[in-house]
Amino acid sequence: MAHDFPPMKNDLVLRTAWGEKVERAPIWIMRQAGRYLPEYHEAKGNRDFFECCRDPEVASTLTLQPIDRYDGLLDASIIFSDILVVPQALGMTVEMVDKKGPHFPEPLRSPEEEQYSRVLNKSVDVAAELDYVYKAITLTRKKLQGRVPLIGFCGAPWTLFCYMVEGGGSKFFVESKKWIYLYPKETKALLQKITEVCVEYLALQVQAGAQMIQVFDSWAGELSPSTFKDFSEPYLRYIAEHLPKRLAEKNLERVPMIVFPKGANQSLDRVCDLGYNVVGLDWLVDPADAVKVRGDRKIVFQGNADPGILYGSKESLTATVEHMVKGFGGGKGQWIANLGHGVTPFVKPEMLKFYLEEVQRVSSQ
Ligand code: 1CP
Repeated sequence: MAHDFPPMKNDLVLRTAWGEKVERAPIWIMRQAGRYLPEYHEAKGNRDFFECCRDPEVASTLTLQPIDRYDGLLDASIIFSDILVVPQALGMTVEMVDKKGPHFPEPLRSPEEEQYSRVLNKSVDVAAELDYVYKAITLTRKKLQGRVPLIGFCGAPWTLFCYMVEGGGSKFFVESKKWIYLYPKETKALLQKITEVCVEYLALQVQAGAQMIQVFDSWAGELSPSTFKDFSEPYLRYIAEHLPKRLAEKNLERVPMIVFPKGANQSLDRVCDLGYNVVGLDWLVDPADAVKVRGDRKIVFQGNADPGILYGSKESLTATVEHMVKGFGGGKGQWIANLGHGVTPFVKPEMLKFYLEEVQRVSSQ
């Protein structure tokens, strides 16, 4: 099922991700669609969050909002969805509670529970369960008219596992830690199950029209270097190895792959060898230090200004951009600009615009 999409007018982010020399740094922003935009609240109305994700028309409208608002300033779009659609496909109930975030009424609390075996042994029809995401991707590709590439994504197995056992966001990760230290074998079996669903899910997103994919390991920083090695890395590596294989089986071309292991800077050297084209960095690592760790490997970095600069002055924002561009070696390749994490609520859309303009200006010099 090959689609006939409009030709690309801007492929800067794809060329950069493949390691080509470019004219300036491409830029996109994690969570560029969402709560800080007044038009998001307007379009969402009082619909439930997951209802928006499941309606391809609404999801594509929300995806396009930042592209329209910042016309010519963003070099990529990211499909409006959430990482928690994968636990839903695995048979778990996930609700989005207004102003609180995700909530699982029945989290996985021990391997003895019936639910554990049910999730582990579920034969997941990834095409059918997440059909609405592929439909949203195909529709968005058409609506984008080739203006910028469309990124597909999933949560990293470790991060999804945390949500599935904690039942939502967490401060101390009590349940996740209980699992890895009390039931390491059962934890790994579940991580492998999640991983296999993620590979198929990403392949189907590419088949539907996603031109690049990102794996969000938002809770990587909760692990020590050695537990990151045991409970996150193998599964991230499995995705990087098996997605291209799965695409080849489907006669689809490879797409660049981004991994964002937030907070795992102590493992950066190893992350550069996981098989991804692009490594996302948070703001706790200095660009020049990351470049040193990378050495002569072909990896492209993505990031990484503190999202908090958007609450500050224009002068401090410009200084941060200048420091970042210099640290990443200028804007002529091996760097995709972003923030070090998603844009936060209450940011003034005008400040984000200034960030995009400054990155474009400074990185083209
Ligand atoms: O209206 C609302 O209040 C919903 C807010 C919202 C939005 C706009 C949530 C709830 N998810 C999203 C969209 C979303 N989530 C996108 C697509 C939009 C875009 O990037 O422009 C993406 C890529 C995500 C991914 C996501 N969801 C991550 C990984 C990225 C990250 O920020 O670390 C995570 C951890 C989630 C879980 C999640 N979903 C929503 C919230 C509030 C959270 C985090 C809750 C927590 O702190 O645990």
